[in-house]
Amino acid sequence: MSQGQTGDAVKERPKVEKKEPTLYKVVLLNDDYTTMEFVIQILEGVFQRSPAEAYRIMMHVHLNGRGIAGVYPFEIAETKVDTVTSLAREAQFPLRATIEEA
Ligand code: TYC
Repeated sequence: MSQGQTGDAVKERPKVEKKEPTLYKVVLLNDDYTTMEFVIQILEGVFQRSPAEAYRIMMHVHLNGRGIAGVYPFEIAETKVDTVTSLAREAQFPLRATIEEA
């Protein structure tokens, strides 16, 4: 009885896990009080954006009400939101970030 012809043959290789993690968007929300400079600092410092990207994203949020700061696996997205929230609170700005499935 050769392998491959019966249902009880043992697989030669265990299945390799190739599953991608579900990704989540960290969305920055506009407000009237947080300074543009602070939002740029957040985008550079928390989301590793270049100065040019940070300026572009900040202006997008300012003009459109919301914009994507970055896309990450859930736990990382959650940590970014917590970091933004606590830095904003510390600086006494109302800046908010939320998570959405990408
Ligand atoms: N609208 C703010 C201002 O005019 C700037 C701002 C941009 C605030 C993006 C929050 O997520 C934000 N000072």
